[in-house]
Amino acid sequence: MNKNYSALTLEELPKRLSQISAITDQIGTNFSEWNVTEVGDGNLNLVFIVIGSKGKIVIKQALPYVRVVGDSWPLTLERAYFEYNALIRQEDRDPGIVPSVFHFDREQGLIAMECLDSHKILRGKLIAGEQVENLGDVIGKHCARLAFKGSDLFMDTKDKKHDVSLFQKNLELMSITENLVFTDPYFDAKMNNNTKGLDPIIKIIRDDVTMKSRAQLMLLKFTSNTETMCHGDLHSGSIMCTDTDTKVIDPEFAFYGPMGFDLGMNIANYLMAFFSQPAHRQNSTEIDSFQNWILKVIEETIQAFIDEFSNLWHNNRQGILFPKCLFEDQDQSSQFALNSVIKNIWSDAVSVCGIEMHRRCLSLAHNADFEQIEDLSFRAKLEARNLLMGRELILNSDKIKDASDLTSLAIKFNERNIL
Ligand code: SR1
Ligand code: MG
Repeated sequence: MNKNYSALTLEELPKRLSQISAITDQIGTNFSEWNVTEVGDGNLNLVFIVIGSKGKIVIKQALPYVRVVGDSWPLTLERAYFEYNALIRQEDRDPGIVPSVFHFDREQGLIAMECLDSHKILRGKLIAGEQVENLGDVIGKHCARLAFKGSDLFMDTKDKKHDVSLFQKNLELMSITENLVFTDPYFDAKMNNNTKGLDPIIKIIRDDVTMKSRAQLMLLKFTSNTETMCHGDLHSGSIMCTDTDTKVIDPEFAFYGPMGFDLGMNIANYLMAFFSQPAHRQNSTEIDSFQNWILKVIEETIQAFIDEFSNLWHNNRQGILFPKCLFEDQDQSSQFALNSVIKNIWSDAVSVCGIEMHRRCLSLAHNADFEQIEDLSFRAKLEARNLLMGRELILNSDKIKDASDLTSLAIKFNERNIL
């Protein structure tokens, strides 16, 4: 760790940041009157909201360890550097989707950014049963823009290779994903925990050698297929919304990997919101109505992804991959190539989706959708549906052909009485 690094405290923050004009330009210079609160509820970092006479700002600072575990698990401050680099690329590739960045300090692992104070974390809204207009459209398009514009379909290949080598150094955070997401759910790993009563389901999953092999084949792609820059952690805690506006935050896990990774992780978190609804709504009418809305969001996300990716393919394909000189310039259609690329992305997304559905119930860092269910036997029943659907997705990632196949499967598992 850098010897000049020091974690901010509520008391010290105003004085320490008062000389940074990029910050005082936003909130004013009267730092003795700044109102500071710490609002970080994620697994890793400090997050402060600072309110001054002119406005508000968010200060996010990396801690030299994993916050949710403590200083027994040291973690590089450099994650803020990768987050900053990801944020500026996301802004370029999908303008307006991320909070504006005002200031970055690599030594302090600190990013000062736009305060989205009228936005709430999407996970909380899904638990509360609050709908978000255009959610599927915004996130589907975002995943497509990120996938396409960070790939050799669009980027100058020298720039792309330079970027790949930069983000390959985000190795400590990639290592967290490699272990916690892809591997720990499938054996008795030290940091795992699970809801009481799930043992028979966990046995089915851990006994399934074919499924575990397929999950590891997806890990092989995670480590080797540097197709595009992924957000790397696009769960519903990394999305902030009002009832009509959607933003994406927290790309510190950014890496160059498979184009379907973000889409798959995003859908998995919607499916977990879907399966957990019976514990959060009052009656079956409310449950059905909100579950149907979630399935609609999933279908809209996938459709928006395909439409936007296809649009970019036809109008902005300028990289070394599938060049126009091989297709359109010879009066030939590139539709077969496009369909094949989308098919691969989709199959990877389905596989990642199943794996994410497993890790959030079996490994470290569960999601609140299930964790907030106090009745443990009810929680186990709902998690069991989620876990067994995840297994089906991993086993059949190349057979589930479209969004409607996926949502039909969700309806089927939601009706099963498993435990
Ligand atoms: C130790 S970090 C655990 C999880 O929190 C982050 O949000 C990522 O999802 C990571 O896997
Ligand atoms: Mg995060």
